[in-house]
Amino acid sequence: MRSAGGRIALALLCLLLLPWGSLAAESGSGIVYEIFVGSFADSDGDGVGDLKGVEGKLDYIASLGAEYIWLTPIHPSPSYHHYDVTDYYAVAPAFGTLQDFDSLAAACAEKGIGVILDLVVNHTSVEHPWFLSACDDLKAGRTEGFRDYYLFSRGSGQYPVPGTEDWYYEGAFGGHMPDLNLDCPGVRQEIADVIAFWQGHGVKGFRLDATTSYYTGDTARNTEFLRFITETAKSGDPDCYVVGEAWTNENTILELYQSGIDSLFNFPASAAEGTLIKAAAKGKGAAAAEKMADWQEKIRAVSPSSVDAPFLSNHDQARSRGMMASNGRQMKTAAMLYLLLPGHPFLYYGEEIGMSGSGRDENKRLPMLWSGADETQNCLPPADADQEQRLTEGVAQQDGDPDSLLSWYRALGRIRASLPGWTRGVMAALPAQNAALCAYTVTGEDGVTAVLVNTSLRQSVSADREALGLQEWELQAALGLTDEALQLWHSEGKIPPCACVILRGPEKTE
Ligand SMILES: [Ca+2]
Repeated sequence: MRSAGGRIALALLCLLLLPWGSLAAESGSGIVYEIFVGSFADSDGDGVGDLKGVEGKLDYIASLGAEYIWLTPIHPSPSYHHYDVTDYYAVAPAFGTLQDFDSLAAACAEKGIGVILDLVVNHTSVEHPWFLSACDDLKAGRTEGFRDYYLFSRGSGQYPVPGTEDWYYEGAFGGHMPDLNLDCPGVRQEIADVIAFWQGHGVKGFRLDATTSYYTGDTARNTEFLRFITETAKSGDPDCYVVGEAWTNENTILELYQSGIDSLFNFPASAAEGTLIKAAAKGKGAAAAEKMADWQEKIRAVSPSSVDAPFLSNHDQARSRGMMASNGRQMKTAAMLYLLLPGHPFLYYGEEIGMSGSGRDENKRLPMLWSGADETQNCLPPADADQEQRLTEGVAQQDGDPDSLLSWYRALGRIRASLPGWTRGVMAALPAQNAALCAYTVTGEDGVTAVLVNTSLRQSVSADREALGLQEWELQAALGLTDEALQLWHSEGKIPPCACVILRGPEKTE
């Protein structure tokens, strides 16, 4: 395979000194793959992604080393994004049936992939039968029934209740999404029932939507409610993974960690102004190691069982590609920076091939580009999208190319899956030797590992292994090094631009 000079592309890409084995679950990579269901994979030719479509792509998802998939809401809804639910116990007809879901969950389990559902309980759809009944109860002057499920007020309020003179309801995200009254015992019981129902159908985790809006502006009550959901989910399945969306500042997120929730998305590190992309775009690897390790220490201090959930961008944010000016090296660097962190890194579908999308939300959710040449393989875009996909090389085009972004992500997934105990490992930044060098250790159940990422786009960096205390450590994996570069690593501690090495610490002798 390899030429003497080490210039065959395949040899340049990835060196992994552990057996690869099965990529996904057994190894527990921690990587979560986010799927916007309607735009991912279409099994029946109607142009809308569906559950059977996802099932058909599990080998692809496993090839990225994912341990979980997070499905954006799959329930019936009047909206294309399904974040206003009309029935929490059903699957939207466009996405398939409950049977399709069971089939997907079983196929995932076989591959060691867990399914995470989006739990949207800040609000329902204005068309949800609970809301329709609540309005009827209100009009009939009944105090029992569903009236207490929502936040009605008389005389003034956000949105008028149709058919009444002076009743209003609250809806933080608009009139089509009436806020649930989360203090109502009936509502809490419904939420517990929904969680148990889906756990009964094989769901292994929940992503909680809009947690800062549960009680808008009241972090203490939001924390209490997160605790309720987390405890409810874990009483049904102690291994259930719960991650919350709190798109807010660090202090608020830290306070919410008091709930005992597994993870809250690391929004402050995401997107153009976040630590990760800034480090990739500006070669500030040392600062990123400090910042990410500091954050992990902070959340662990609040809640020892918590793990970070870093990501570059999600379905509500512009695609990370655009934040890095479509620069391939920056995108590969950003991937190294977050996919090798302890915790659960969240990978938004299509990021691994470099998809574009910004502006209105629909553009951030464009069809997965399975093929840039054969459009019949791809879903149709959301109706109101006003951007075309800028990426021309889809999965089919990148699949066999060892230099492609997809191959890079897969190599990172393999490395990640080869690091047992990584998800819950403890991160510590190594002393900065060079502004571009992101260097840290991760101490897990079975030892300590060091990660060295060169975030410079053009310059090699030299790691002083003696000063870092790494001289006895063995190379475990490397990415982005030619055979020649590998020799320079061994002789001089040199790491080329856009590359990383992973070292295994000596076994403890005590
Ligand atoms: Ca379909």
